[in-house]
Amino acid sequence: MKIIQVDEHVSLRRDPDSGNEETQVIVDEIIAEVRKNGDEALRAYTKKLDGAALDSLFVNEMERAQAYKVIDTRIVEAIRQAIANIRDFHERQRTESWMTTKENGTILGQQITPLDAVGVYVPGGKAAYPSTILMDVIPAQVASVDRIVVTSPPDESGLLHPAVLVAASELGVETILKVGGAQAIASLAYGTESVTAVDKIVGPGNAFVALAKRAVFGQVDIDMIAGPSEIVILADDSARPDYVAADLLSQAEHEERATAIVVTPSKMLAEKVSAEVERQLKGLPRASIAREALNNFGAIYLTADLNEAVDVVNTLAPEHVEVLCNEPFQHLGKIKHAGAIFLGENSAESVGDYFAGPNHVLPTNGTARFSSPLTVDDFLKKSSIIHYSEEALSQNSDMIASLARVEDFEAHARAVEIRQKKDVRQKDE
Ligand code: HSO
Ligand code: ZN
Repeated sequence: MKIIQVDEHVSLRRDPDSGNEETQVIVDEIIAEVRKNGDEALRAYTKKLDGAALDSLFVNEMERAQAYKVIDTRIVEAIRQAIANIRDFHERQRTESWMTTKENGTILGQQITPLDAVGVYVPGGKAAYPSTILMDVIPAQVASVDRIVVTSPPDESGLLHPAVLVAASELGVETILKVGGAQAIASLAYGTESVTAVDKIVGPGNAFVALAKRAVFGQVDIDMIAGPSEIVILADDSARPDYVAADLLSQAEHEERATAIVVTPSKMLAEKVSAEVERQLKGLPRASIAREALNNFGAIYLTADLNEAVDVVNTLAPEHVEVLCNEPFQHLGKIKHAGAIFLGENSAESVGDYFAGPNHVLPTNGTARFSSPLTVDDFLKKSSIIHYSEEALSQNSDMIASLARVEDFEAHARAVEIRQKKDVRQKDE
């Protein structure tokens, strides 16, 4: 891996729009076609793009039962434990509606309501991640979303990945649609004869899915447009080079565009990590993907000291930070921008990717500067509550009317004043 003396130009930001023009044209066409021809368009695209001729667009009980036959019971056990951990963590994010009252009879508050219906996109093929269904569905369930639809592209025989089916079944998801790509996003946003439209679409996907989500935003809400996965490891010379290398590779194996970076003041550690990465790469099934990622977006940044290393982490604002330093908690308060912070040598990113409980849907591409992991809040919305008593209104009507008249809204002013003249008006009648 490249060992680079750090400078102020470090950045993880990449232009998410570059090279997407042609894909956008295709995506727009698919969305228009699904809006026009509904189920017929879904079937035609699934035949053309996934090679599957579907009878029903939805997974049936037999397919679910079949999936359990091919998935090892130990994997089912692990899925159950992961569900319990993730549910437990997200339960703590619950927030309550509230109201406040004043002596003059004013009542103000905030009412929290779950979204009625959510669609969860699950990539198919090589990128079929049952862990992602857990991370997307559980916060929606904790928020009490009434209707959750999972959708994923089928293989050529019209079946979904069995691990995806088991994960969805363990979560109690009733509706699983066998459609992928932009056509799935269009059907969830606008509805078809057999797909009822949802209010929000979450979940990762390829460029077609990402552009389709962006195109339907406004018609429905979306979670985010996720970029390639990133890890930044903050390490001092107490860190074990073999752990650092293993964690870099766990990120690099995701895809050729993944980012894996070490930031350290220790030249000795940098050199050992670089050699260790080469050694571990040799035994990896996805070595060629990981190697390409490390060549393109991997680096070991050398800093003057640990404080400068923390500054670099904040400038990068990565999706994941691992703190592999002596006394890792001492650095926690200084890390301002990161999707998830893993502290100490036993907290490999994989622990969080699959199991610990916090969500693995995290801000990428430097967006941790202003956004957060997926939470229960993403499936809730708030309504304001306002009640004024007669006393409260008469105390404040002059001020309200004067504010209205500053904006030249005479009717607004009168809507308040008419209530002050109530007795007069009743007498006139
Ligand atoms: N590292 C990914 C999550 C994931 N890893 C899913 C394995 N499966 C983004 O946080
Ligand atoms: Zn991962």
